[in-house]
Amino acid sequence: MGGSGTASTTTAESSSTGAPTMTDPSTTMGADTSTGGETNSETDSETGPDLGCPYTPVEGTPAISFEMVADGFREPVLVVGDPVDVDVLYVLQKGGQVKRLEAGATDAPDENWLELSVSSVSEAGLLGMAFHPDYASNGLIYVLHSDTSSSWRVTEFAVRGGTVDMGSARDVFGTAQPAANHNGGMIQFGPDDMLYVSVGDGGPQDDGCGNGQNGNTHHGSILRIDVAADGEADTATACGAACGCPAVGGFDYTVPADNPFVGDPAIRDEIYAYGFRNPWRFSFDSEDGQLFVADVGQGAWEEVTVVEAGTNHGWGDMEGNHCFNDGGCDDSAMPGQANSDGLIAPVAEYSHGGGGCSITGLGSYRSCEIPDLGGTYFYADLCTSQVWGVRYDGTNAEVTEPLGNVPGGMSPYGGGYNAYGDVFIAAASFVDGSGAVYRIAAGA
Ligand SMILES: [Ca+2]
Ligand SMILES: [Ca+2]
Repeated sequence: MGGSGTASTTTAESSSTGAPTMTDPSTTMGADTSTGGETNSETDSETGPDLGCPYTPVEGTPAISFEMVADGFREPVLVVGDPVDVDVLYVLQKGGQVKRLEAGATDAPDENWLELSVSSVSEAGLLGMAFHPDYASNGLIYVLHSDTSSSWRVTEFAVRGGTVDMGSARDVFGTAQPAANHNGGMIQFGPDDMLYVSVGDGGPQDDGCGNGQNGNTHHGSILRIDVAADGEADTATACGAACGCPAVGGFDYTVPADNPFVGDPAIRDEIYAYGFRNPWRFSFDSEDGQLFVADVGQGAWEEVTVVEAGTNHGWGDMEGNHCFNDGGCDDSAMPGQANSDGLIAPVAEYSHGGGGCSITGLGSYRSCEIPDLGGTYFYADLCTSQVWGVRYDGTNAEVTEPLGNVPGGMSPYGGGYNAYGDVFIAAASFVDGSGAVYRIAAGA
């Protein structure tokens, strides 16, 4: 680790920027089990199962530990709790497998709960998964996977009797990429029951396709769609006029009428927010709905930003709260606020000066174990394995001191969440890809 972005080379993912841009999962619990229909950011978690607290609550803000949950994984990139069997975790492996980890299990099972044939070149692979808000009744799941090194799909499957029905596959969304890196790769249902999809700038570096600030492409954006078909065919945009990758069609989702750019011909109707480089992981706070995005920077700055409907987060004019490329920008905005160009400043950032190389968003914490950490978004650096948290109240951003390093010499590829509001780390060794899942817990 350590190094300046060259560390990860031995395994899968290094980006051509010199910074391995991999992973991080983080969705929080988001909305889950609400009963459908438009809900607001407050409604969700009350309709879920009655969970109780499986931990002994700790008052105040104790030291944090990284509790080993299970090992024996290969390049895990995301952990998602089962919304019904709430003590069951699903662990995504970059190479295309989903492992179902039963309650109390400490080793990855040999069998796969779901296996997809994916390209895992560079940053491509099996990258995201989410349960439908009505999963308890309709059994639907969504998986984001690279079908080739330069395209990915979000596919819906029905789970019947605990088993994924492969014949039920329906592609809901997908896009082509100029390069195998900067896919984005996170999907999560928001508290409004809409599916949010992060789409990177498509790579390979320097936003060469100009996608970050181009509202006429889905790249470089967080999208918001209703997964329900409305009978009108939909097509994902091409990656940019200069970049040669085509529009991809054959989908049928519904564009929510209240999306922020509906009616604005300059910006695609699916876009919820834009100006991202590689929003590998994002997370909804399960109580207040706050949406944190960890956006991977290029050579200098990594950032966490808070997203609202219609916000522009600056890439490729800015990297974090710093001017990118031509040096012309306004870097004077306070955390979370818009600058004079309307670009939103991050709520947390760190430079590569300390050996960092690529941010991995982990998740929004609402565990009953440490109530005082509620609302904290955890994130980590892929190269140094350092973990931090940040909270934002709309005015002030509060970043924790460094909370320690992912154990075992492993690197944080991704994060994750369950119905309890726990935050997980999906970590792997750069050397051989061996991986483990840790839970952010109160220190001993
Ligand atoms: Ca449609
Ligand atoms: Ca529009």
